[in-house]
Order: sequence, then C-alpha cells, then structure tokens
Amino acid sequence: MEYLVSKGIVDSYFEKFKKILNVDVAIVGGGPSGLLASYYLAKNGVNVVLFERKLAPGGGMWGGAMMFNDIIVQHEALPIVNELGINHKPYAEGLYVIDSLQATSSLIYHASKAGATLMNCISVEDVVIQDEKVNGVVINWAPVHRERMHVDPIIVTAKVVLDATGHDCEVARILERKNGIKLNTPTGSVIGERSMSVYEAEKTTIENTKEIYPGLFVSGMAANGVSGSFRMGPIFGGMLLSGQKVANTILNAVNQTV
Ligand code: 48H
Ligand code: FE2
Repeated sequence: MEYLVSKGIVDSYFEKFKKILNVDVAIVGGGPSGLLASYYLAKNGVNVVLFERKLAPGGGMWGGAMMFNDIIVQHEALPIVNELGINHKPYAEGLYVIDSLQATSSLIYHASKAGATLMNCISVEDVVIQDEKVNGVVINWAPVHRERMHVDPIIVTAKVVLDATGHDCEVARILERKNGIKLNTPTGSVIGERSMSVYEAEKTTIENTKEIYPGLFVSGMAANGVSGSFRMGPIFGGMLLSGQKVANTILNAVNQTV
C-alpha cells in the first residue's frame, strides 16, 4: 500500500512533467491575469502550462486590500465574474465587491478544470531564444533559488511565453538585461510602474497587454510595469480583462503558427 501511494504520485507527476516540456504556451506567474489567460487558452484547446513559484497560485488576489479579503471589480468585467461563478455585490455606480478568496480559488479551479497544467513551486529563471524569438522558458524549483543552490535548470520549449509576473515584470527584465534587446514599449526598455492612479491604470492595463518581443507577451501588472504606467490598487477588473485579451491575442498567434 505504501509503495502504491508513492508510485501513483511519481508516475502521474512525471507523466504531467513530460507533457509540459514542449507546449504551445508557457505562462509565467499565477496571479489573476495569468490564471485567467490559462483558463481561456485551455478552454480553446491550446496546450498551456502555468508556472508559479509560490505554493499557492493566486498572486496578489488572495490578500484583498491590506488583508481585508474583499476586492472591487467594475461592470466591464462582470461577464468574466459570472462565467467563473463568483458571487458579486453591487456597491456603487458600476462597481461590485467580490470575496477575494472565492474569486482566487475559482480562477484556479476553472483554469485546472479547463485543462491548463498548473505547476506550483517552480520558478522561471530565464528564457530560451532562437532566431531572435522567445521560444520557451528555463525553470527550476523555487526553493533552489531561495537557498541559492547551484543547480542547473530544465528547459521548456513553447511557441509563446506570457510574462504574467505582476509588479516585477521579471521575464521582460531578464530578456532585456541578459540580451540587450529592444522591446515594444514606449522607450524600448522596461520602464517600471508609476504611482497610484486608479482610473488611468485600469485603462492602460488593457492597452499595454500585447506582444513586446517576438514570442513574449505581457499581461496584468507586468504589462503596466514594462510600459511605465500607473498602479491601480485593489480593483481587479483590469487584471481579468487583460487576461482575457492576452488569451485572445495569443490564440491568434498560436493558430497562425500551427
Ligand atoms: C514563477 C513567478 C515569477 C517567476 C513572479 O502579481 P500577480 O497577482 O499578477 P497579476 O498581474 O495577474 O495581478 C496583479 C494584482 O495581483 C496586483 O498586484 C494589483 C492589481 N496591484 C495593484 C497595486 O496597486 O498594487 O501574480 C504574479 C505571480 C505571483 O504569484 C508570483 O509569485 C509569480 O507571479 N511569479 N512565478 N516564476 N519568475 N515571478
Ligand atoms: Fe499589487
């Protein structure tokens, strides 16, 4: 019995691991924008893996505002909220309150049920470049990084990579720092996010959601970070709409390369 418990897990995990070594789309970061993108891509038959370095995907959505576990969404994002079966309370003109724990767990559940492979405890530490295009990611166990162990990584090839790493825009920064590459941002570099301006930031989150280098897309807070736009605080409509937009944009890109 003991042997079978272990064998079931090891067999299943490595079957899953082999499946994600070569995918259509690799998503870096399991915050709301990355999770929602993985849900829509998987729902449309795309082979997608999401890497999250923490034990629990969800990023900044669990914590609500200053750990008050409610968040705000605006009416433009309600179709997504309803599709995910998340309860919402009307609060003010065009604004709704949702429970951050129900919202985050629903995103994880729907992404997984739709067929996205969610890999937690794994960090993306580099990208693969071939013919002036991002062609995959380089992964390692998150604790290996935390302990600063000198352990070489595993390579995952992907037609498309999504930087959904939030405020740090880690993948874009790695690409720029290690390769001196010019990105599709207002200055050609990772600019870094500006201070708080809720309305402006929610608008630019959607506009900044795009391909910033062949094969590398950005969504959510990373999209605002690379383009030097504002932050918006604990309102999440822009994150959800960004995840939806990037899934549609990537869907077109992947279908073109099939
Ligand atoms: C593996 C990684 C790596 C890596 C990071 O920050 P997130 O929640 O991402 P978004 O952009 O979908 O949502 C942003 C939102 O939560 C937020 O912070 C808002 C709206 N802030 C407004 C404000 O004013 O502060 O999640 C990113 C995830 C995290 O879980 C990281 O652990 C993970 O990405 N991550 N995972 N490899 N290299 N880098
Ligand atoms: Fe944040």
